[in-house]
Amino acid sequence: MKTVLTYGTFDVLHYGHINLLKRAKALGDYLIVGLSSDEFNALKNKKSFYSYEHRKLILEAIKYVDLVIPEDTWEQKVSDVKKYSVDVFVMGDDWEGKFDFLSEYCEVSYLPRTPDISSTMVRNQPPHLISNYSDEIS
Ligand code: C2G
Repeated sequence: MKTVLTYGTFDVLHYGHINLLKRAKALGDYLIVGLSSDEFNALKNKKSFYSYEHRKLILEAIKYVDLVIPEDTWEQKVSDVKKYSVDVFVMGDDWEGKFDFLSEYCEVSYLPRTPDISSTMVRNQPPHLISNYSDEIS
């Protein structure tokens, strides 16, 4: 079994997140998501709309996701990679290079970020603008 690991806040889920999770799962057989806790979000200067419990509930309903674990610190990645015998670590390429130190333990892959969508955009734009927006970019 080939295990893939990724991390994130995954707040106000959108198709950019789904694209990432779908491609991450395609790199192996079992996808683990390290979901940022509310406390860790504060360290990332992020305030999520949904609580950790609600973000976890949503992620666990996604067919690409096999296990959700809490992400509480920047430092836990090496121990997580060892604990879960991770073969591939995946992040969107907005993190390019930031986690190359993990290549000592597993493959490290940065996938192209889906353009023009973010949780902040979804939270701030009135719905009708979103539909026009997607019309423009499709
Ligand atoms: N992502 C993407 N395309 C988008 C938005 C996000 O591919 N339009 C990817 C990000 O690159 C990341 C994942 O989706 O790999 C989750 O994004 P966030 O929830 O914003 O996570 P982030 O705040 O980047 O936290 O230790 C790592 C951090 O916890 C990552």
